[in-house]
Amino acid sequence: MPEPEFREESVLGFEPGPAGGVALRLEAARGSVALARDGSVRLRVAAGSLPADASEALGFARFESSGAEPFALDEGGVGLAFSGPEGEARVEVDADPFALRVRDRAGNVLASLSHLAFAADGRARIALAAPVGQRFHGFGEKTGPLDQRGRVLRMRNRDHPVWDDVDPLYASIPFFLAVSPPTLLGDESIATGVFLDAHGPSRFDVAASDRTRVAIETATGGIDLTIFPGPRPADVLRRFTARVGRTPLPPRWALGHHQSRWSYGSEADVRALAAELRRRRIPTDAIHLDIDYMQGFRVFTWDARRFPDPARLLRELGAKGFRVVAIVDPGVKVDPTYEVFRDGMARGFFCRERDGGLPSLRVWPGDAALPDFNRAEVRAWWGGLHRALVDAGVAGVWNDMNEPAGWSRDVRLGRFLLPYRAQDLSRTLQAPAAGGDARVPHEHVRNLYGHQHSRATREGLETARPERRPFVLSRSGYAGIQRHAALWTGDTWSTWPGLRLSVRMLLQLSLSGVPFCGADIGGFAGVCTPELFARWMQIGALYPFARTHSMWLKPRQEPWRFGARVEAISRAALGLRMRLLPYLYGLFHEAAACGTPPWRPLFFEFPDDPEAARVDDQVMLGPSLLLAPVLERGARRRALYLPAGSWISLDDDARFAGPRRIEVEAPLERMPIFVRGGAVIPTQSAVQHTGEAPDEPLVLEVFPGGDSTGFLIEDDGETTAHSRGAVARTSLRVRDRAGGRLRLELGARQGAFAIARRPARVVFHAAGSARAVLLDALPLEEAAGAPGFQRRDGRVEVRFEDDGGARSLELEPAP
Ligand code: MIG
Repeated sequence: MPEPEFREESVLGFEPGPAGGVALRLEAARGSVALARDGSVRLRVAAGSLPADASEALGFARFESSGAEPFALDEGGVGLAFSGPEGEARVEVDADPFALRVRDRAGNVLASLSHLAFAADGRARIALAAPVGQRFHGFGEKTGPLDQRGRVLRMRNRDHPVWDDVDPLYASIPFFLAVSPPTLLGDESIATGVFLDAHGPSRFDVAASDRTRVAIETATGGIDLTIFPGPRPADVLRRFTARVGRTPLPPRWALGHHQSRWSYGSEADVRALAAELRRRRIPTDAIHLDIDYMQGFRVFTWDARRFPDPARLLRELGAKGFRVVAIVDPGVKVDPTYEVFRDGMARGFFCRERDGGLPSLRVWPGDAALPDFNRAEVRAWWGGLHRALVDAGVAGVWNDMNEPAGWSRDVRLGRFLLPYRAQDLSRTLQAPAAGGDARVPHEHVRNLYGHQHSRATREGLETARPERRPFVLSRSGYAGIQRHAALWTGDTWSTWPGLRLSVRMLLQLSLSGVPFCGADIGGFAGVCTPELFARWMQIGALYPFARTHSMWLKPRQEPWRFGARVEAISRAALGLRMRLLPYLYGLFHEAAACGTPPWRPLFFEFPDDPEAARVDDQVMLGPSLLLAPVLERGARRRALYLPAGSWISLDDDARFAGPRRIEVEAPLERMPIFVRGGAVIPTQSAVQHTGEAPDEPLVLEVFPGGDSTGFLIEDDGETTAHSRGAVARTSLRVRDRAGGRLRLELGARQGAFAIARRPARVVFHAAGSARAVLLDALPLEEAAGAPGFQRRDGRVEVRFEDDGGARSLELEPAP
């Protein structure tokens, strides 16, 4: 039963919608139901009248109605049905009480909505049926288990340190996957996406108070809910990200290791860091400048004493293969002598209180004004301010504090400032709604602030350097943030639970449309121990976004601060990332094209395996690599689950047959990684940064025990020419035939990105006692040169020259 102040709704009348679909006349509300060509179904309801659709102003793709005409159902309901190449669905809407069901072709109910109700204070509610056994994943930046059933989650962007159970956090992505296990709806599991497009606070009671339903509540704006059919998680994400946006291909350097600290606070400090990283051969592509590079925390300035000649510094760093990422917070120092503030005031670009004044907000620079990023002209202005940074050589921008965060009071200790009391901007601050001029309370659009901030940043970088792919990192965000920025999980702790939590949080973000995500390697706050750092670096080096960062006043957190052994472990872990770069880069191409994240929970790849569904401490990096990070202090063995198929241990080629639980050795030097049988992993030799030419640019590692089809995707790594076809695609097929004959087929290279002739090496892992190797059906000689093959440690390595032509390689086992 809804609480007394909520009134449940029923439909008084249906009318055909303006562009297909149905308009709903309810007792105290208006609504619409529409069905898109991809089979997604959108329900909008609001008290009084339906507001204009703000989602395009937010940068989302249009919801393309299929134009399906409503038909009458028994007992006064209406239906919609559509089937096309991109998707299909059937929708049934009951009038009294209101209910809505989405079905697939087989008639399975994918989503069942009911209990639509409004309260006089503007809140709205709706319930989604939660059949027994259904799991709920995603919800953006969330702590807790991978399956959020039984939890109550809030969406309201907030600056709060991260530990188990904290909610909400910096970013709000009101999207989740409802996954029915096999047997619930058929032989196969079915994943369905649910997206609540609510810019203000919302709340999800995930079958906690009532096990039979997910109760969804918004504070303002009614209900705008879209159901995305699957049936696989990847299908859901493809449809969801087609709507809210995908991560454009990042520049390749952004996939390298980033070294950060609050702060590398002077030119000398940064130079010493860069020299040490190279001297110790710790692969790194980027150095981050935290808030102390600025003059008195004024954004878009440099402290003239500590950074006297930024352009020269950045040139020097560039010559060593380092890019620089500079932090830019939204808060602009209130200082009439400061150009950015003066200009923003003159143009009326800052958020205002109801009475017209600036809100009282303290941030690092002292009193600060907040740009009103919901207005396109404010975003354009802000974006334009980045030109100076870009001209100085800054390669990427880091957006922090954009929940937005700040204080009502603070305490200053000399140069240092301690936040004393958080500022709650909810009461009086005003902002325009997305796409409109109507002023609404900040609270109604609060969750968009960081999203719009990063959007402005990206657009500014794009304008300043149209040929370059921007890199933006954001702390806050909303659904679709991935279009504008990578996301990191904010202020984590250097503890073992903090490390464990990072794995689950990044899996949830990955399932929420955010493929380019990471947590601070080593943890942000607290003191990291050598062992924890080693374990953190092993998995962190394979985070989609790999940045080491640490808090002001805590011990420095570069790999060599933890002793020679941990330094060597870090070097090896980051070296592995560099070796895997061709594979990783392909995964980011896939994310850009389809919304499929590089980091996947096991169930993503093995959706019908009930055991895989329970695993939340292992990660699939793409389709082929299973990572089993060591997350326990003192652990030197790792128990893990291998789903069905053949698995080969990456470092010693030991073979296992799944499904099976196993336990393997995990000395401090080793994080267990398994490769799926039949995979081919494109690698290169390790480099110090992604701009360095690898000794061996193309090494294809082939693993027996299955078949696969994939691609090697290459481009210039830096410019936007890839979007105009300057990409090289090589198809890769592995066939493991009866009797152990293993075959790798390289297709002829396609696409307009030219690659010079180059040496190539194919490594057949766990090759046993291969008798002969055929290259393009001709027997190869056992020789060190190219073409030729060699046996080494149970592997067979074939060298040949890659000229872009089709090739086949075949391994013949001994009889
Ligand atoms: O109030 O810029 O999460 O990564 O180092 C703290 C200083 C502000 C919070 C970020 C953290 C960053 C820090 N910032």
